[in-house]
Amino acid sequence: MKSYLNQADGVFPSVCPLDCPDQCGLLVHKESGAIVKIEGDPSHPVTQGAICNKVRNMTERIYDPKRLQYPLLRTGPKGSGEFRRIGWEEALERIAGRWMQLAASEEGAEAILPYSFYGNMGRIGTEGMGRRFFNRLGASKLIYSICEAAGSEGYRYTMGGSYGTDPEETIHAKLHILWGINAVSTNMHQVAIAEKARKQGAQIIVIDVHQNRTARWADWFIPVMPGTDAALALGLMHILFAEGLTDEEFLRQYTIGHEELREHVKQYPPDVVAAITGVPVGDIYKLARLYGATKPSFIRIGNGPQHHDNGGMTTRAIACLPALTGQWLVKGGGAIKGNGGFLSLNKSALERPELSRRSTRRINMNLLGSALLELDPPIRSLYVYNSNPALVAPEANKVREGLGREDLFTVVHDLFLTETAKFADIVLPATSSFENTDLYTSYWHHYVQLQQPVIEPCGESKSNVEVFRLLSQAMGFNEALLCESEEEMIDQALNNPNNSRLRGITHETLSATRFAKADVKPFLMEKLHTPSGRIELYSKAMERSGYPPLPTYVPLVDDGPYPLLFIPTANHNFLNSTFAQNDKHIKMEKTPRIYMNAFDAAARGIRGGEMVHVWNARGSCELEAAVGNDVLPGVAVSQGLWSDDAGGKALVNALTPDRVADMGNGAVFFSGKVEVALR
Ligand SMILES: Nc1nc2c(c(=O)[nH]1)N[C@H]1C(S)=C(S)[C@@H](COP(=O)(O)OP(=O)(O)OC[C@H]3O[C@@H](n4cnc5c(=O)[nH]c(N)nc54)[C@H](O)[C@@H]3O)O[C@H]1N2
Ligand SMILES: Nc1nc2c(c(=O)[nH]1)N[C@H]1C(S)=C(S)[C@@H](COP(=O)(O)OP(=O)(O)OC[C@H]3O[C@@H](n4cnc5c(=O)[nH]c(N)nc54)[C@H](O)[C@@H]3O)O[C@H]1N2
Ligand code: SF4
Ligand SMILES: [Mo]
Repeated sequence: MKSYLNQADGVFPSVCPLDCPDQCGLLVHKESGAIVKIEGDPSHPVTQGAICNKVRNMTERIYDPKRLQYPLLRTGPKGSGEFRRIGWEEALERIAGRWMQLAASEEGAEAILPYSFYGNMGRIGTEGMGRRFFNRLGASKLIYSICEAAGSEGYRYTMGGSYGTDPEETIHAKLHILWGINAVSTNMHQVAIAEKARKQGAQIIVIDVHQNRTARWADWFIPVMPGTDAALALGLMHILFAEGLTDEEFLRQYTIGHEELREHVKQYPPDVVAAITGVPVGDIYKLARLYGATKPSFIRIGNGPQHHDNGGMTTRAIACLPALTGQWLVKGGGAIKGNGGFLSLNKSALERPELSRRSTRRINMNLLGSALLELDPPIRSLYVYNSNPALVAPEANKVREGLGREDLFTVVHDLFLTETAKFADIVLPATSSFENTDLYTSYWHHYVQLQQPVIEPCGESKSNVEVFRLLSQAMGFNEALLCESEEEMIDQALNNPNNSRLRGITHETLSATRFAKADVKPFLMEKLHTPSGRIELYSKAMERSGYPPLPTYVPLVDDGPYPLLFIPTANHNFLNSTFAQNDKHIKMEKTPRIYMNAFDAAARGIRGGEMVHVWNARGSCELEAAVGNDVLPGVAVSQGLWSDDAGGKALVNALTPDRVADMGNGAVFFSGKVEVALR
């Protein structure tokens, strides 16, 4: 195994492991065997040496004195965070002992639920050995739906999968529309590319519910009412058809359903759309005419539209726009929702479904609270890795009540004693990505990257892959597939007969080149993966699944008698819950705020700067009021998933609904309502 461990000093190539579209190339500086500095790798073709502030300060997270060094056993009540040190052998014996008992019981291993997400994007550590192990065990299966699931399904109905514009080509776009994405904080290299394009005359438009960093950077910020974007997209289509701004040749050749769509959008004239979205009629015309007249134009679709009750349909509606004006054939035109499809790995080689002996129930991760409290037969054991559900999952109070069940045997594998880990019976220490070998694939750019270990594991910490290999042994599972090395698994994963774009990329070639670009053909040179092979403006597949076959505006679900739509988004200095426990990042972010319109604030006697109480039937939290014109009346926005460690009262997910979006079992973090008052 090639690694950089035997070199105590030097600069070593690495990958940012975080759940961020940019997936930057990094250079890790080492002195006397320890990381002293992390910077961007200037040779990375897309990220070009620029990285965010979060990761420039990552060294402190790696060597944080709060990092877990050895396994822990609970000694106090659940949630109290009282533990004592135990050895790995004892930890593994206890886990395997309890799981063997459950597997032998009448309920069987389905009583065990693995819960994970992408706290580290390494594909072997997230989707490799863990999935294999739980398949062999016969545990319940998790539906991985907390992030982009609704939008991905909506986009797939239109475009056939997670395939969009090559971001490197968006430099050529003359119009950049950032639609529900706070890209200055969450996709900084898309912003860097747009900024370069702007120097060559391109315009930048942001459509969002909050005048955040990205909106302030734009040439034109268009505020919309939350959850109404589908109506805006349909209003734009109305004008494009009505004013002859569509590309008829493109529609005939590459789409199906354009005649039906032309008729259908007649019911979305600008005055109707203005009343729904809050966007003035004049602005709807201006936007449609600009979009219709500019080639190439590019739309970057974020989580904003999709974290709603109607997120699937809204994303589908936006995804129809580039086809109307033929943007997909112009270099740099089109859209990106997610580009993961181009880099799709061999899923069955990663997960080895053949290891499972029977089919098991599937549990939606967005419903963790109700799953722990209500499922019958019950979940009796939970194994959490790469995720911090006590902070990040909706209906946090329900989740915590579930995690607090005395009879639930919970194991948490993490680098830190997170809010979730505090509820564990056994805590296992995890290595950081710089201590592991893993394969990384971006969901935005087209590059595959390799991480090789740069430093020794911290204390007794172990990687996800290693822990599952050890758990397999402890359980007496002796299949060869449960003992494979990272290198073997990387080569199997890259060898995907259904994805020729990765041909020729192996662990060995990546060791030499650090990164490799997938061989992606110009858009529409390959047949789309929709049933018709074309862009489906009308979708029979949707019709069969009970959805309107044409893009449609569906209002949000009634969330009860609270006046303000509450949009708890990501922030600049944390990454979901990562860095939320880190003092330096907390200081940079200052304080958890709620942005309110001056009109709503005045009605409640709030001037700004005060701590306010925010509540609904699900729970409450306390945030500092920020009053002004950054949001429309009726809207309240917060930023960041603040750790209990940072004061303890800013748990925004106590307020978010665990309803499921229209598609993909998706999360609806942004469709809740609240009331706000001075404390
Ligand atoms: N700094 C930082 N970077 C991150 C993350 C982080 O936490 N911090 N998280 C990472 C992850 S996992 C992901 S998935 C991505 C997410 O990155 P983004 O896609 O940027 O997602 P969010 O920040 O959740 O919200 C997107 C934007 O949508 C807006 N919005 C909310 N509702 C609506 C609506 O109905 N319509 C419109 N038009 N806009 C709306 C919000 O105001 C916000 O500006 O970022 C990744 N990168
Ligand atoms: N209110 C609200 N809630 C949200 C969102 C929102 O916008 N608003 N965004 C949602 C989105 S888009 C997402 S993707 C989720 C993400 O939420 P999570 O999946 O929880 O993601 P993170 O908080 O980034 O990371 C989770 C944990 O993984 C741990 N970890 C890192 N590397 C490793 C490793 O190698 N091994 C192990 N075992 N652990 C590791 C980290 O220390 C961290 O504690 O949050 C969702 N929650
Ligand atoms: S968090 Fe995103 S922007 Fe920051 S270094 Fe990682 S990939 Fe790059
Ligand atoms: Mo996400």
